[in-house]
Parts: sequence; structure tokens; C-alpha cells
Amino acid sequence: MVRSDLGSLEGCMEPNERLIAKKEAWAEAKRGLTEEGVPPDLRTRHNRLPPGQHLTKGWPVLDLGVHPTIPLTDWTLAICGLVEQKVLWSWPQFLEQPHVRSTSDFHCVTTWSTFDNRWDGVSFRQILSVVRPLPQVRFVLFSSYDGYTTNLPLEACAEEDVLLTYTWNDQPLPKEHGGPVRVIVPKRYAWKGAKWVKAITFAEHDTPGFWEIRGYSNTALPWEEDRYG
Ligand SMILES: Nc1nc2c(c(=O)[nH]1)N[C@H]1C(S)=C(S)[C@@H](COP(=O)(O)O)O[C@H]1N2
Ligand SMILES: [Mo]
Repeated sequence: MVRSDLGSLEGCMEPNERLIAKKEAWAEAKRGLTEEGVPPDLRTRHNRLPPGQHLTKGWPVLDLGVHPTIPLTDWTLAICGLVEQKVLWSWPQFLEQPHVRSTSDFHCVTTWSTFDNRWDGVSFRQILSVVRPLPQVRFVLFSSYDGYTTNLPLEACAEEDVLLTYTWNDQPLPKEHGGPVRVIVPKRYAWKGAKWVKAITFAEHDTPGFWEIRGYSNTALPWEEDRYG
């Protein structure tokens, strides 16, 4: 190769090579990193945190201050209202239902979020297949052992990540987080997930729940920062 050719090649190749080297170094630095290894501010840029939320360590406890004790021998779950097949499950009957495992993020209206929570439980879709809501059903009301209630449209409950869960990261769901069984609705703010769930009622009309009648949004969509009504 004559020197003048090399010179002209150098002139046009050099910037590309620098760019490639930079990308290679970036790829090397990021290799093997899961989302958990990415700093919170980068996650924000990756659009994993809804607006106004921050990532928190651990799992804060938020409720009305009462943590009901429900021995498994006394625990029941009633699924009623406008359905073809009402059920009242004991703990063994609940465990007989097909189970799923799901990983999701958790967004509390008080601005904290947690990522990659691993849950085991019975999917809401499984419940729908057992009780078969009547055609006029449009809303669902959840009631809990501490007197709490929360409401959702049927289609929000029918999302595949909505679960009645009894574990968190492979451990039994702690009592303070709603054990033995709570609801999680990852696409809504956390108050839409009833801890210590006791009854699920299918209805034609909407019944605002505990926080919904106290100024919280009825819809509770984290990505729209839809916090208060
Ligand atoms: N039964 C019951 N469920 C409840 C509540 C409650 O007070 N009672 N609080 C809600 C609110 S406001 C939030 S933010 C989440 C908090 O769940 P955590 O305590 O497991 O973080 O539970 C929701 N579910
Ligand atoms: Mo909350």
C-alpha cells in the first residue's frame, strides 16, 4: 500500500474506530449486568421508574396499622357477587388451585418503588376461569381481614400479572405484607392490592374502596402519575 493511500484511509477510518472502541469498552463494562446492577438514575433513563417515583431498598410496610392474625385453619376466601360459580375456599382448597410464578415491580403512591419482586400464587385469570363472572360484570371489589377495601375494573384484574400471592422472593409472605394471602396488581399503585384478602366480589357497578373515598385516584395508574382523584 502506498503511503498516500494509507493517509487518506486514516483520515476517514479513524473516527469510526474510536467510536467502535468506545462502544466495545461500554459493552465490556456492561457485560453480565442485569437491571439490578444498573444504578437507579440509569434505570430511570431506561424508563423503568414511573414519573415521580424513586427506587427504595427493602420493602416498606404501609397499611392502616392493624396486622390481623389469621390462623390458616380459620382462613377462608369468598369469591362472590355476579358469578356462575361462587366459591368459599379453605386454605387447602386454595392451594389446590393451579399456581403461577411471576416477577414484577411494585409502585407505592407515596413515591417508592421496588423492582423484580418474585411472587408465587394463584392468578386472577385462574379465578375468573373457576367462578365465571356473568356478562354484566364490570367491576371487582376486594375486602380484607382488617376492614380495608379497594376496587378495580374487571379488565384491570384480568391482566396476566395480577395474582393472589402467598410468597415474596421465595419466602412465605410476611404477615405485615398481607400474609397469608394478598393481591398484587403491578400495573396500578400498590393500594389497589389488598393485603389479607378475605373476599372478592364481582359487580355491575363500581364501589369506591377505602382510599378511593378518601381522595385517592379511582384508576391509580403509575405511568400517568395518576395519584389522587
Ligand atoms: N388490607 C389492606 N391492604 C392494603 C392496605 C391496608 O391498609 N390494608 N394498604 C394499601 C396500601 S396504601 C399500600 S401502599 C400497600 C402496601 O403494601 P406493603 O405494606 O406490603 O408495602 O398495601 C395496600 N393494601
Ligand atoms: Mo399506599
